[in-house]
Amino acid sequence: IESEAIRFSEAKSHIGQVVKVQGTVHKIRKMSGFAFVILRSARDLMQTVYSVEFSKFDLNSISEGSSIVVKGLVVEDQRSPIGCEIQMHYVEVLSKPYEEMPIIINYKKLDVNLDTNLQYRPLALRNPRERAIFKLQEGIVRGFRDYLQKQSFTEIHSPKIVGAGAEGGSNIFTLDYFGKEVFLAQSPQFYKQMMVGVFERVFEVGPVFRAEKHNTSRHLNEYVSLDIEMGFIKGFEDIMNLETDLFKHIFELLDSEYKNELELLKVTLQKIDQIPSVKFMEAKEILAEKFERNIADFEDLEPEEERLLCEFAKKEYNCPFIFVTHFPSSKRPFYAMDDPNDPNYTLSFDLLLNGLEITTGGQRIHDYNEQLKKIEKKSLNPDDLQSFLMIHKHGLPPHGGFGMGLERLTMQLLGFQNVRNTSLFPRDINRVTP
Ligand code: AMO
Repeated sequence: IESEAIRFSEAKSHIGQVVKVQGTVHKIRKMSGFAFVILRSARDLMQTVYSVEFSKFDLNSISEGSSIVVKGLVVEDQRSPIGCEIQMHYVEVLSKPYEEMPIIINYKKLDVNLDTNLQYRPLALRNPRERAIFKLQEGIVRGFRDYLQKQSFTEIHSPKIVGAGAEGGSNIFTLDYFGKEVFLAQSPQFYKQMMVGVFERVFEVGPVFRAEKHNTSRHLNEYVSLDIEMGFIKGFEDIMNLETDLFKHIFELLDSEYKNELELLKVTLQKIDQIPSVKFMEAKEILAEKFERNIADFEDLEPEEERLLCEFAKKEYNCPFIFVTHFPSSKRPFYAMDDPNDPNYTLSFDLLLNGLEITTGGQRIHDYNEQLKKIEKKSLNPDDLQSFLMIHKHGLPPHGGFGMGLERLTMQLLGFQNVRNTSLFPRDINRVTP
């Protein structure tokens, strides 16, 4: 077979011609004297037809999972999603499976529980609907990158083996580094702030690590963090506006270039214009008044409260998102800037989507003395943070940024109940393979 294989999506423009296509045998439906052989390629499925009348090979030479090249005639077929099918003349088998699949991947929707799905993850992901999740995740990251590059942000790659934790709390992994105790980065926080002094606007897409001690449906021990940091801001509202625009861009990209995947997952993205915003204490009042909630925690939002606030945003503003601003200083890390009008609260925000926090962000302290004071107030040792403080000591513009969990965002956009569904190979307390 001499010519190059064409893409499934190009087949329709070759009706009446003999072409070559390649792919993996996704499903074989045998009838008497003929068979439907569904081929799977990177993004589509295509129907090819075997018949004793025109096929010059033995159907038994191929099985589900075989990688094959087909040479055959393209014929119109209105019922096919791509408008045509191929009559198989010859087949070249490039590789064949040795064992039957432990799970059935050629149903429309995988019919296994999450544990089984994750146990056989490399196979489960071959299911078109399952892989669509990660094609859309690619789209999200592409949109994030595109948008920020157009806004003059520079992409950076910060280290994941670090000498100090950035986010506080006990959820940090320690590591033996040639006899010295070091850590796995909880976030690129220090490094993105350092790079503001260099590039003014930076972003990073990379793994971060959190030693979460409990199995929950929204925590992973390793996740992909989408981070930005920008200098010369007038206030943390600049960051919220940028994030709103960023989402408009991501949604447009998904709508225009990921239609099939959105359809497979039956997801429609709601157009957003503005995202409503409430202060932390106002949010608590809304919860008490509109939802008759007994407020127990005045330092943070409880998961049920995140859910109710999104219900509020949906009802009052018809928006799936809501910003909550001015979180208490007691719960925010030492780099967060306090509100000069009320230092018990910070110039920071969370963004909630469809009932769950997907982003934390805010303005950071840029003044050296102020940063020192806050470090001491938090009972931390400035000596441990010398390399971070270097940037404040030598001058830093007013700046701020945000961090967003990619798996959480994907989960909330696509309507999954568990963050493991939207992590390619999730790491939780019990799982480090595959
Ligand atoms: P924070 O710790 O709130 O902030 O994390 C930011 C976002 O990361 C996601 N996230 C997680 N996703 C999955 N599993 C986890 N265990 C997990 N923990 C957090 C959430 C969360 O909103 N440096 C700051 C960000 C900043 O201010 O720029 C930070 O890391 O979506």
